[in-house]
Amino acid sequence: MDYYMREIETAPRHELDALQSFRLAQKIREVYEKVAPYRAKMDEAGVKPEDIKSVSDLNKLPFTTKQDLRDNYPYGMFAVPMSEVVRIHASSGTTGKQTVVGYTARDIDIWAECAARALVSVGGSKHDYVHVSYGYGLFTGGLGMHYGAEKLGAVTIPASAGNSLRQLEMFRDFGSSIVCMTPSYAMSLIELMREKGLSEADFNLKAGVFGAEPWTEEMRREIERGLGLKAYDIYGLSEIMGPSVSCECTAQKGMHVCEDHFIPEVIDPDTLEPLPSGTPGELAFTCITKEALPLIRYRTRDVAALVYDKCECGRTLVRMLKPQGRTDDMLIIKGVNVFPSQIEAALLGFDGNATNYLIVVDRVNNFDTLEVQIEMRADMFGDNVRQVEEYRAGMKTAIDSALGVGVNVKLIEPKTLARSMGKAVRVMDNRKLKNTFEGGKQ
Ligand code: DLL
Repeated sequence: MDYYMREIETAPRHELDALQSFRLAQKIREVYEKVAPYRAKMDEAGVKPEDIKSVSDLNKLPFTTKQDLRDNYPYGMFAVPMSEVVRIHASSGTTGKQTVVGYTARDIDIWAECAARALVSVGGSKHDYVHVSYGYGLFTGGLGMHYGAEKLGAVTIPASAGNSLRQLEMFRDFGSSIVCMTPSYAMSLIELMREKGLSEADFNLKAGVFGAEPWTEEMRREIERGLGLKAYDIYGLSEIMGPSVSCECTAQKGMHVCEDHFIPEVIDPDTLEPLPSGTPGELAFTCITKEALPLIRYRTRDVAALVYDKCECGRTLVRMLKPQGRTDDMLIIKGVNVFPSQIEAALLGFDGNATNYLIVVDRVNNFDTLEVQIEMRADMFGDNVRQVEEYRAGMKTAIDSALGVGVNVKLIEPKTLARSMGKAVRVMDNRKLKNTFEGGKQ
């Protein structure tokens, strides 16, 4: 069994606890001094930096949310001057105030180390050809895994997403052995392989790290069969770092969290009380080594359970089970984070009277589909067919460009959508991703 950092990855719990406690106390002193919004939050909660001596004091601290980042947009939560920041990324798919995150050179180095750890945990080494098909850009997927692969000393192939036939040619010609991409992109490559008469035997793939969106065990099996590799789950979020906050090992039974950098907690989203090990709840992370943007008790809105049992791979780092859903209304469509409010804003920006609509999300042949059904109004019927089609196409362009992901716009007859008695039901998510993970079991 190979590890990238054996001492940390297999450390006894009391040693990890001591390391986390030391780093936490130090980080809290630092954020209190350097980040005005944290000082204000802690003062309000009546907590002083010296009250935080160990991990067991964590629950004295206030939580941080995406709203805090929005309120302090773009750099107000940073703990270092901008001259120390060497990179920024931003959350995908949001309009207006997107979430901007920053990294110092040391943050980038630690991120690369976590990504290298992830690659080794799925059986990678410097002898691999790591093909990165996550998008490069403000999204953290591409550059995050890229730096990890280079740190490992592997041959790094910065393919980015898109140009799918070329991706397959590169798999074959460049000898790609480990791929990094969203599971839905893997499914679309498999479909293309079938169309082009290619099979997994044409490639030399052995493993893949798939993440950035929820996916099921059924998809895991399809991807493993279709690409002829072992498919592993990898998790992360830009606010905390990007990909590799946690990653599966070859046991494929949950993702080991890089606990020397992030302390995970599972809380009840209503009472905000910590939940016992093994119980699914909302994940929160505290960054204990991050310099530029050290978020404290950041509420991810992802629902998952943490398990501290011994893993057959020998790692002692806690495992998080596959996320089972979210506590907010964020949808992840083909890997892009989409809030229903963005769709509504685009819709109303195009036609202020288009107030009756329904967002329908589905997964057809393992591909996410997003359809916006808009009720036509009586006055549209007088118009000719061409005008109606122009309206539909204009609406589609408005929504597509707001989201960065293609939607199908369907105009439906007046008064066909159910009228609600209370809060309007605007989203129908038919993907049934949640059911697959019921009880947090894998
Ligand atoms: O998706 C970072 C990433 C890139 C992770 C590549 C893994 C691979 P964001 O765009 O900020 O960052 O989106 C973060 O995506 O809060 C989850 O809801 C969701 N997510 C990420 N990984 C998984 C996963 C990147 N393995 C949000 N399973 C998170 C389910 C995931 N959901």
